[in-house]
Amino acid sequence: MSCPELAVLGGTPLFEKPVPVGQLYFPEWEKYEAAMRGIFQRQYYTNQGPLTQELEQRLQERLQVRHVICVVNATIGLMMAADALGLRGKVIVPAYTFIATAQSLSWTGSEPLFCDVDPITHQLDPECVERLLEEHGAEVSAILAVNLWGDACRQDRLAELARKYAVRLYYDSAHGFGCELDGKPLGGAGDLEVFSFHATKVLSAAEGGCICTNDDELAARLRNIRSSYGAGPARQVLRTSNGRMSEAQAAVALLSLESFDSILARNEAMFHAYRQGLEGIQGVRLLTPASVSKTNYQYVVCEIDERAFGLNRNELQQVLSAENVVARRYFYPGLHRFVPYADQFPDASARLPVTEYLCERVLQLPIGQMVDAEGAGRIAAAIRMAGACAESIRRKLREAA
Ligand code: T4K
Repeated sequence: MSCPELAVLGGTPLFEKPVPVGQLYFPEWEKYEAAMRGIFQRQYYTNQGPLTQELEQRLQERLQVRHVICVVNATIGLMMAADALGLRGKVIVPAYTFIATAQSLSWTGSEPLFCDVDPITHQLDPECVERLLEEHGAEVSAILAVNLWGDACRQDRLAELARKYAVRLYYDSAHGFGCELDGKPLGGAGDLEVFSFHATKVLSAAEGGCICTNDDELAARLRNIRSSYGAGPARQVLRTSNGRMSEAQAAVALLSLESFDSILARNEAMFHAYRQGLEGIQGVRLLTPASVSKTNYQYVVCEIDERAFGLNRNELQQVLSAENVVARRYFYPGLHRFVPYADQFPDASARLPVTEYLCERVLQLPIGQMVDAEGAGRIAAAIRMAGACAESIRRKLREAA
Protein backbone atom coordinates (compact mmCIF):
# COMPACT_ATOMS: atom_id res chain seq x y z
CA MET A 1 0.00 0.00 0.00
CA SER A 2 1.21 3.55 -0.78
CA CYS A 3 -0.01 7.01 0.36
CA PRO A 4 -2.21 7.77 -2.71
CA GLU A 5 -4.00 4.44 -2.18
CA LEU A 6 -5.46 5.67 1.11
CA ALA A 7 -9.08 6.73 0.51
CA VAL A 8 -8.56 9.97 2.44
CA LEU A 9 -5.88 10.89 -0.13
CA GLY A 10 -8.05 9.95 -3.12
CA GLY A 11 -7.74 6.13 -3.26
CA THR A 12 -10.59 3.59 -3.35
CA PRO A 13 -12.08 2.71 0.08
CA LEU A 14 -10.97 -0.64 1.54
CA PHE A 15 -14.58 -1.76 2.00
CA GLU A 16 -17.63 -1.19 -0.18
CA LYS A 17 -20.00 -0.89 2.79
CA PRO A 18 -19.37 0.56 6.27
CA VAL A 19 -17.85 -2.04 8.63
CA PRO A 20 -19.08 -1.49 12.22
CA VAL A 21 -17.30 -2.26 15.50
CA GLY A 22 -19.96 -4.52 17.05
CA GLN A 23 -20.14 -8.32 17.01
CA LEU A 24 -23.50 -8.36 15.18
CA TYR A 25 -24.20 -12.09 15.12
CA PHE A 26 -27.15 -13.09 12.91
CA PRO A 27 -28.33 -16.72 13.15
CA GLU A 28 -28.90 -18.82 10.03
CA TRP A 29 -32.29 -17.84 8.63
CA GLU A 30 -33.71 -21.40 8.68
CA LYS A 31 -32.87 -21.82 12.36
CA TYR A 32 -34.31 -18.42 13.21
CA GLU A 33 -37.47 -19.20 11.23
CA ALA A 34 -37.89 -22.54 13.04
CA ALA A 35 -37.49 -20.82 16.42
CA MET A 36 -40.09 -18.17 15.51
CA ARG A 37 -42.47 -20.86 14.24
CA GLY A 38 -42.25 -22.51 17.66
CA ILE A 39 -43.24 -19.22 19.32
CA PHE A 40 -46.23 -18.90 16.96
CA GLN A 41 -47.31 -22.50 17.55
CA ARG A 42 -47.15 -22.11 21.32
CA GLN A 43 -48.81 -18.68 21.04
CA TYR A 44 -46.63 -17.45 23.85
CA TYR A 45 -44.59 -14.24 23.31
CA THR A 46 -43.23 -13.28 26.71
CA ASN A 47 -43.65 -13.55 30.54
CA GLN A 48 -40.98 -16.14 31.41
CA GLY A 49 -41.83 -18.49 28.55
CA PRO A 50 -40.19 -21.85 27.81
CA LEU A 51 -37.31 -20.38 25.75
CA THR A 52 -36.45 -17.86 28.48
CA GLN A 53 -36.55 -20.63 31.07
CA GLU A 54 -34.31 -22.83 28.93
CA LEU A 55 -31.86 -19.96 28.42
CA GLU A 56 -31.69 -19.25 32.16
CA GLN A 57 -31.06 -22.94 32.85
CA ARG A 58 -28.29 -23.19 30.26
CA LEU A 59 -26.62 -20.01 31.45
CA GLN A 60 -26.70 -21.17 35.08
CA GLU A 61 -24.84 -24.32 34.03
CA ARG A 62 -22.37 -22.54 31.78
CA LEU A 63 -21.57 -19.73 34.24
CA GLN A 64 -21.63 -22.04 37.29
CA VAL A 65 -23.98 -19.78 39.28
CA ARG A 66 -27.11 -20.57 41.29
CA HIS A 67 -29.33 -17.96 39.63
CA VAL A 68 -29.52 -16.36 36.20
CA ILE A 69 -32.27 -13.80 35.72
CA CYS A 70 -32.70 -12.85 32.07
CA VAL A 71 -33.67 -9.25 31.37
CA VAL A 72 -34.60 -7.03 28.46
CA ASN A 73 -31.16 -5.33 28.38
CA ALA A 74 -28.19 -4.77 30.68
CA THR A 75 -29.15 -1.16 31.46
CA ILE A 76 -32.43 -2.32 33.03
CA GLY A 77 -30.50 -5.17 34.69
CA LEU A 78 -28.16 -2.66 36.36
CA MET A 79 -31.11 -0.52 37.49
CA MET A 80 -32.81 -3.57 38.99
CA ALA A 81 -29.54 -4.59 40.66
CA ALA A 82 -29.13 -1.20 42.36
CA ASP A 83 -32.67 -1.50 43.72
CA ALA A 84 -32.40 -5.13 44.83
CA LEU A 85 -29.14 -4.33 46.67
CA GLY A 86 -30.88 -1.47 48.50
CA LEU A 87 -28.25 1.08 47.47
CA ARG A 88 -28.31 4.58 48.93
CA GLY A 89 -25.92 7.53 49.05
CA LYS A 90 -22.81 7.15 46.94
CA VAL A 91 -21.61 4.29 44.78
CA ILE A 92 -18.03 4.08 43.52
CA VAL A 93 -18.04 3.73 39.72
CA PRO A 94 -15.25 4.01 37.13
CA ALA A 95 -15.42 7.27 35.15
CA TYR A 96 -14.19 5.38 32.11
CA THR A 97 -17.17 3.20 31.11
CA PHE A 98 -20.47 3.36 29.18
CA ILE A 99 -22.95 5.93 30.45
CA ALA A 100 -25.50 3.24 31.44
CA THR A 101 -23.21 2.07 34.27
CA ALA A 102 -23.52 5.35 36.17
CA GLN A 103 -27.04 6.30 35.10
CA SER A 104 -28.45 2.98 36.34
CA LEU A 105 -28.04 4.38 39.87
CA SER A 106 -30.54 7.18 39.34
CA TRP A 107 -33.50 4.79 39.68
CA THR A 108 -32.66 4.32 43.37
CA GLY A 109 -31.67 7.93 43.97
CA SER A 110 -28.07 6.97 44.70
CA GLU A 111 -25.27 8.82 42.93
CA PRO A 112 -21.96 7.83 41.34
CA LEU A 113 -18.63 8.66 42.90
CA PHE A 114 -16.26 8.60 39.95
CA CYS A 115 -13.03 6.69 40.29
CA ASP A 116 -10.04 6.49 37.96
CA VAL A 117 -8.85 3.42 36.09
CA ASP A 118 -5.54 1.65 35.57
CA PRO A 119 -3.56 3.15 32.65
CA ILE A 120 -2.40 -0.25 31.36
CA THR A 121 -5.52 -2.42 31.71
CA HIS A 122 -8.22 0.34 31.75
CA GLN A 123 -9.92 -1.50 34.66
CA LEU A 124 -11.12 0.17 37.88
CA ASP A 125 -8.10 1.12 40.01
CA PRO A 126 -8.38 -0.42 43.52
CA GLU A 127 -6.01 2.19 44.99
CA CYS A 128 -8.36 4.94 43.84
CA VAL A 129 -11.32 2.95 45.23
CA GLU A 130 -9.65 2.78 48.63
CA ARG A 131 -8.89 6.51 48.65
CA LEU A 132 -12.57 7.26 47.95
CA LEU A 133 -13.72 4.81 50.63
CA GLU A 134 -11.45 6.57 53.16
CA GLU A 135 -12.52 10.04 52.05
CA HIS A 136 -16.29 9.45 51.91
CA GLY A 137 -16.68 6.88 54.71
CA ALA A 138 -20.23 5.82 55.52
CA GLU A 139 -21.72 7.83 52.63
CA VAL A 140 -20.59 5.02 50.31
CA SER A 141 -22.90 2.01 50.04
CA ALA A 142 -21.31 0.06 47.18
CA ILE A 143 -18.61 -0.42 44.58
CA LEU A 144 -19.93 -0.97 41.05
CA ALA A 145 -16.91 -2.32 39.17
CA VAL A 146 -16.81 -2.90 35.41
CA ASN A 147 -15.10 -5.89 33.78
CA LEU A 148 -14.08 -4.03 30.66
CA TRP A 149 -13.09 -5.03 27.11
CA GLY A 150 -13.15 -8.82 27.65
CA ASP A 151 -10.76 -8.47 30.58
CA ALA A 152 -11.42 -8.32 34.33
CA CYS A 153 -10.85 -6.06 37.32
CA ARG A 154 -8.61 -7.00 40.22
CA GLN A 155 -11.52 -8.82 41.83
CA ASP A 156 -9.60 -10.22 44.81
CA ARG A 157 -8.44 -6.74 45.85
CA LEU A 158 -11.93 -5.25 45.35
CA ALA A 159 -13.48 -8.05 47.44
CA GLU A 160 -10.96 -7.31 50.21
CA LEU A 161 -11.92 -3.60 50.14
CA ALA A 162 -15.66 -4.38 50.14
CA ARG A 163 -15.17 -6.55 53.23
CA LYS A 164 -12.91 -4.05 55.01
CA TYR A 165 -15.29 -1.09 54.50
CA ALA A 166 -18.51 -3.16 54.71
CA VAL A 167 -19.93 -2.06 51.35
CA ARG A 168 -21.65 -4.01 48.61
CA LEU A 169 -19.63 -5.05 45.55
CA TYR A 170 -21.21 -5.85 42.21
CA TYR A 171 -20.06 -6.01 38.60
CA ASP A 172 -21.11 -4.56 35.30
CA SER A 173 -19.84 -7.42 33.12
CA ALA A 174 -21.58 -6.17 29.95
CA HIS A 175 -18.40 -7.02 27.97
CA GLY A 176 -17.50 -10.17 29.85
CA PHE A 177 -19.63 -13.09 28.69
CA GLY A 178 -17.44 -16.13 27.96
CA CYS A 179 -14.37 -14.79 29.80
CA GLU A 180 -12.68 -16.81 32.54
CA LEU A 181 -10.65 -15.68 35.51
CA ASP A 182 -8.28 -18.32 36.92
CA GLY A 183 -10.15 -20.92 34.85
CA LYS A 184 -13.60 -19.99 36.21
CA PRO A 185 -16.27 -18.20 34.13
CA LEU A 186 -17.02 -14.57 35.01
CA GLY A 187 -20.50 -14.38 36.53
CA GLY A 188 -20.23 -15.47 40.15
CA ALA A 189 -18.22 -12.64 41.72
CA GLY A 190 -19.38 -10.08 44.27
CA ASP A 191 -23.07 -9.83 45.15
CA LEU A 192 -24.05 -10.13 41.50
CA GLU A 193 -22.89 -9.56 37.92
CA VAL A 194 -24.79 -8.14 34.95
CA PHE A 195 -24.08 -9.22 31.34
CA SER A 196 -25.28 -7.54 28.15
CA PHE A 197 -26.64 -9.53 25.21
CA HIS A 198 -27.00 -6.46 22.96
CA ALA A 199 -26.49 -7.09 19.22
CA THR A 200 -22.96 -5.70 19.48
CA LYS A 201 -21.94 -8.22 22.17
CA VAL A 202 -20.38 -11.71 21.85
CA LEU A 203 -23.56 -13.40 23.06
CA SER A 204 -26.49 -11.73 21.31
CA ALA A 205 -30.21 -11.70 22.04
CA ALA A 206 -30.50 -8.72 19.61
CA GLU A 207 -31.34 -6.81 22.82
CA GLY A 208 -31.00 -8.50 26.18
CA GLY A 209 -28.93 -9.28 29.23
CA CYS A 210 -28.92 -11.21 32.46
CA ILE A 211 -28.15 -10.86 36.14
CA CYS A 212 -26.19 -13.63 37.88
CA THR A 213 -26.03 -14.24 41.60
CA ASN A 214 -25.36 -17.00 44.11
CA ASP A 215 -27.53 -15.27 46.73
CA ASP A 216 -31.01 -16.87 46.94
CA GLU A 217 -32.66 -13.89 48.65
CA LEU A 218 -31.21 -11.37 46.21
CA ALA A 219 -32.36 -13.56 43.30
CA ALA A 220 -35.91 -13.66 44.70
CA ARG A 221 -35.98 -9.86 45.01
CA LEU A 222 -34.56 -9.42 41.51
CA ARG A 223 -37.20 -11.72 39.99
CA ASN A 224 -39.97 -9.77 41.67
CA ILE A 225 -38.52 -6.42 40.61
CA ARG A 226 -38.33 -7.73 37.03
CA SER A 227 -41.90 -9.20 37.22
CA SER A 228 -41.59 -12.81 38.16
CA TYR A 229 -44.59 -14.60 36.56
CA GLY A 230 -44.25 -17.42 39.05
CA ALA A 231 -40.46 -17.68 38.77
CA GLY A 232 -39.08 -18.08 42.28
CA PRO A 233 -40.64 -17.10 45.61
CA ALA A 234 -42.81 -13.97 45.93
CA ARG A 235 -41.27 -10.95 47.66
CA GLN A 236 -42.64 -7.51 48.51
CA VAL A 237 -40.51 -4.97 46.61
CA LEU A 238 -40.58 -1.18 46.50
CA ARG A 239 -40.65 -0.91 42.71
CA THR A 240 -41.23 -3.26 39.82
CA SER A 241 -39.88 -2.68 36.34
CA ASN A 242 -40.83 -4.35 33.15
CA GLY A 243 -37.47 -6.05 32.72
CA ARG A 244 -38.82 -9.19 31.07
CA MET A 245 -36.95 -10.85 28.23
CA SER A 246 -39.26 -11.82 25.36
CA GLU A 247 -39.31 -15.27 23.77
CA ALA A 248 -37.98 -13.81 20.50
CA GLN A 249 -34.95 -12.45 22.35
CA ALA A 250 -34.39 -15.75 24.14
CA ALA A 251 -34.61 -17.61 20.79
CA VAL A 252 -31.78 -15.50 19.31
CA ALA A 253 -29.70 -15.90 22.50
CA LEU A 254 -30.09 -19.71 22.42
CA LEU A 255 -28.93 -19.78 18.78
CA SER A 256 -26.05 -17.44 19.62
CA LEU A 257 -25.09 -19.76 22.49
CA GLU A 258 -25.13 -22.73 20.11
CA SER A 259 -22.61 -20.91 17.85
CA PHE A 260 -20.65 -19.41 20.71
CA ASP A 261 -17.42 -21.41 20.39
CA SER A 262 -17.13 -20.64 16.68
CA ILE A 263 -17.91 -16.93 17.33
CA LEU A 264 -15.00 -16.84 19.80
CA ALA A 265 -12.63 -18.76 17.51
CA ARG A 266 -13.38 -16.29 14.70
CA ASN A 267 -12.77 -13.33 17.04
CA GLU A 268 -9.50 -14.84 18.16
CA ALA A 269 -8.26 -15.22 14.57
CA MET A 270 -9.13 -11.57 13.88
CA PHE A 271 -7.42 -10.39 17.03
CA HIS A 272 -4.21 -12.20 16.01
CA ALA A 273 -4.42 -10.65 12.52
CA TYR A 274 -4.64 -7.20 14.12
CA ARG A 275 -1.79 -7.98 16.50
CA GLN A 276 0.44 -9.07 13.66
CA GLY A 277 -0.58 -6.19 11.41
CA LEU A 278 -0.15 -3.49 14.05
CA GLU A 279 3.13 -4.80 15.44
CA GLY A 280 5.93 -2.23 15.51
CA ILE A 281 3.79 0.77 14.47
CA GLN A 282 5.10 3.69 16.52
CA GLY A 283 2.36 5.30 18.61
CA VAL A 284 -0.21 2.50 18.33
CA ARG A 285 -0.75 0.34 21.42
CA LEU A 286 -3.10 -2.63 21.06
CA LEU A 287 -4.54 -3.77 24.39
CA THR A 288 -4.26 -7.47 25.19
CA PRO A 289 -6.64 -8.63 27.94
CA ALA A 290 -4.09 -10.00 30.41
CA SER A 291 -5.91 -10.43 33.73
CA VAL A 292 -8.28 -13.12 32.49
CA SER A 293 -7.25 -16.72 31.79
CA LYS A 294 -9.61 -16.68 28.78
CA THR A 295 -10.91 -13.65 26.89
CA ASN A 296 -13.85 -13.33 24.51
CA TYR A 297 -12.13 -10.72 22.28
CA GLN A 298 -15.24 -8.55 22.62
CA TYR A 299 -13.42 -5.42 21.43
CA VAL A 300 -10.20 -4.45 19.65
CA VAL A 301 -8.93 -1.52 21.67
CA CYS A 302 -6.05 0.73 20.54
CA GLU A 303 -4.41 3.73 22.15
CA ILE A 304 -3.08 6.32 19.71
CA ASP A 305 -0.16 8.49 20.82
CA GLU A 306 -0.19 11.52 18.53
CA ARG A 307 3.48 12.43 19.02
CA ALA A 308 4.77 9.02 18.03
CA PHE A 309 2.14 8.19 15.37
CA GLY A 310 1.94 11.56 13.62
CA LEU A 311 -1.89 11.79 13.75
CA ASN A 312 -4.17 12.05 16.74
CA ARG A 313 -6.95 9.56 17.48
CA ASN A 314 -9.68 11.72 15.87
CA GLU A 315 -7.64 12.17 12.70
CA LEU A 316 -7.05 8.42 12.46
CA GLN A 317 -10.77 7.88 12.94
CA GLN A 318 -11.39 10.14 9.92
CA VAL A 319 -8.82 8.23 7.84
CA LEU A 320 -10.56 4.96 8.68
CA SER A 321 -14.00 6.40 8.05
CA ALA A 322 -12.89 7.25 4.48
CA GLU A 323 -12.01 3.53 4.14
CA ASN A 324 -15.56 2.64 5.31
CA VAL A 325 -14.18 1.42 8.63
CA VAL A 326 -16.46 2.73 11.39
CA ALA A 327 -13.95 2.92 14.25
CA ARG A 328 -15.49 4.24 17.48
CA ARG A 329 -14.32 6.38 20.41
CA TYR A 330 -15.55 4.18 23.27
CA PHE A 331 -15.64 5.87 25.70
CA TYR A 332 -15.92 9.56 25.01
CA PRO A 333 -16.20 11.76 26.98
CA GLY A 334 -15.52 10.49 30.51
CA LEU A 335 -18.73 10.06 32.52
CA HIS A 336 -17.83 13.00 34.78
CA ARG A 337 -18.28 15.27 31.76
CA PHE A 338 -21.85 14.09 31.02
CA VAL A 339 -25.00 15.92 32.11
CA PRO A 340 -25.78 16.05 35.04
CA TYR A 341 -22.44 14.97 36.48
CA ALA A 342 -20.35 17.79 34.98
CA ASP A 343 -22.22 20.34 37.16
CA GLN A 344 -22.24 18.10 40.23
CA PHE A 345 -18.50 17.34 40.13
CA PRO A 346 -16.78 20.40 38.61
CA ASP A 347 -13.33 19.38 39.88
CA ALA A 348 -13.60 15.76 38.73
CA SER A 349 -11.25 16.01 35.71
CA ALA A 350 -8.26 16.87 37.89
CA ARG A 351 -8.97 13.78 39.96
CA LEU A 352 -9.33 11.50 36.95
CA PRO A 353 -6.11 11.91 34.94
CA VAL A 354 -6.10 8.41 33.43
CA THR A 355 -9.73 8.64 32.30
CA GLU A 356 -9.01 12.03 30.72
CA TYR A 357 -5.94 10.59 28.97
CA LEU A 358 -7.76 7.52 27.62
CA CYS A 359 -10.82 9.43 26.39
CA GLU A 360 -8.53 11.38 24.03
CA ARG A 361 -6.58 8.36 22.77
CA VAL A 362 -8.67 5.20 22.63
CA LEU A 363 -10.14 3.89 19.39
CA GLN A 364 -12.13 0.68 18.80
CA LEU A 365 -11.57 -1.25 15.59
CA PRO A 366 -14.10 -3.63 13.99
CA ILE A 367 -14.27 -7.24 15.15
CA GLY A 368 -17.14 -9.74 15.00
CA GLN A 369 -19.29 -11.07 12.21
CA MET A 370 -19.04 -8.09 9.82
CA VAL A 371 -15.29 -8.47 9.20
CA ASP A 372 -12.81 -11.36 8.98
CA ALA A 373 -9.10 -11.94 9.67
CA GLU A 374 -8.14 -10.87 6.15
CA GLY A 375 -10.15 -7.64 6.59
CA ALA A 376 -8.51 -7.05 9.98
CA GLY A 377 -5.11 -7.36 8.29
CA ARG A 378 -6.13 -4.80 5.67
CA ILE A 379 -7.36 -2.37 8.35
CA ALA A 380 -4.04 -2.74 10.20
CA ALA A 381 -2.13 -2.10 6.94
CA ALA A 382 -4.16 1.09 6.36
CA ILE A 383 -3.30 2.26 9.90
CA ARG A 384 0.40 1.61 9.26
CA MET A 385 0.19 3.57 6.03
CA ALA A 386 -1.69 6.41 7.75
CA GLY A 387 1.23 6.78 10.20
CA ALA A 388 3.71 6.83 7.33
CA CYS A 389 1.67 9.42 5.39
CA ALA A 390 0.71 11.51 8.42
CA GLU A 391 1.94 14.83 7.05
CA SER A 392 0.02 14.64 3.75
CA ILE A 393 -3.09 13.43 5.59
CA ARG A 394 -2.97 16.34 8.03
CA ARG A 395 -2.65 18.80 5.15
CA LYS A 396 -5.59 17.18 3.35
CA LEU A 397 -7.79 17.14 6.45
CA ARG A 398 -7.02 20.83 7.15
CA GLU A 399 -7.90 21.78 3.56
CA ALA A 400 -11.21 19.92 3.85
CA ALA A 401 -12.10 21.51 7.23
N1 T4K B 1 -22.26 -1.37 30.62
C1 T4K B 1 -21.30 -1.28 29.69
C2 T4K B 1 -19.88 -1.26 30.14
C3 T4K B 1 -21.64 -1.21 28.33
O1 T4K B 1 -20.68 -1.09 27.39
C4 T4K B 1 -23.00 -1.25 27.97
C5 T4K B 1 -23.41 -1.14 26.59
C6 T4K B 1 -23.98 -1.37 28.99
C7 T4K B 1 -23.57 -1.44 30.31
C8 T4K B 1 -25.44 -1.43 28.70
O2 T4K B 1 -25.79 -2.59 27.96
P1 T4K B 1 -27.16 -2.64 27.12
O3 T4K B 1 -28.24 -1.93 27.91
O4 T4K B 1 -26.91 -1.99 25.77
O5 T4K B 1 -27.47 -4.13 27.01
C9 T4K B 1 -23.34 0.46 21.88
C10 T4K B 1 -24.33 -0.55 22.36
O6 T4K B 1 -25.65 -0.15 22.09
C11 T4K B 1 -24.19 -0.82 23.82
O7 T4K B 1 -24.78 -2.08 24.07
C12 T4K B 1 -22.72 -0.88 24.25
N2 T4K B 1 -22.55 -1.05 25.66
C13 T4K B 1 -22.01 0.38 23.84
C14 T4K B 1 -20.55 0.35 24.21
O8 T4K B 1 -22.09 0.50 22.44
P2 T4K B 1 -23.61 2.65 20.48
O9 T4K B 1 -24.80 3.50 20.39
O10 T4K B 1 -22.31 3.31 20.60
O11 T4K B 1 -23.41 1.67 19.24
P3 T4K B 1 -24.52 1.05 18.32
O12 T4K B 1 -25.52 0.31 19.12
O13 T4K B 1 -24.97 2.15 17.44
O14 T4K B 1 -23.74 -0.04 17.46
C15 T4K B 1 -22.39 0.00 17.03
C16 T4K B 1 -22.28 -0.13 15.51
O15 T4K B 1 -22.94 -1.27 15.04
C17 T4K B 1 -22.82 1.05 14.75
O16 T4K B 1 -21.82 1.40 13.80
C18 T4K B 1 -24.06 0.53 14.00
C19 T4K B 1 -23.82 -0.95 13.95
N3 T4K B 1 -25.05 -1.75 14.07
C20 T4K B 1 -25.67 -1.82 15.28
C21 T4K B 1 -26.82 -2.58 15.43
C22 T4K B 1 -27.51 -2.64 16.76
C23 T4K B 1 -25.52 -2.44 12.97
O17 T4K B 1 -24.93 -2.37 11.88
N4 T4K B 1 -26.65 -3.22 13.11
C24 T4K B 1 -27.30 -3.33 14.30
O18 T4K B 1 -28.30 -4.06 14.38
O19 T4K B 1 -23.92 1.71 21.75
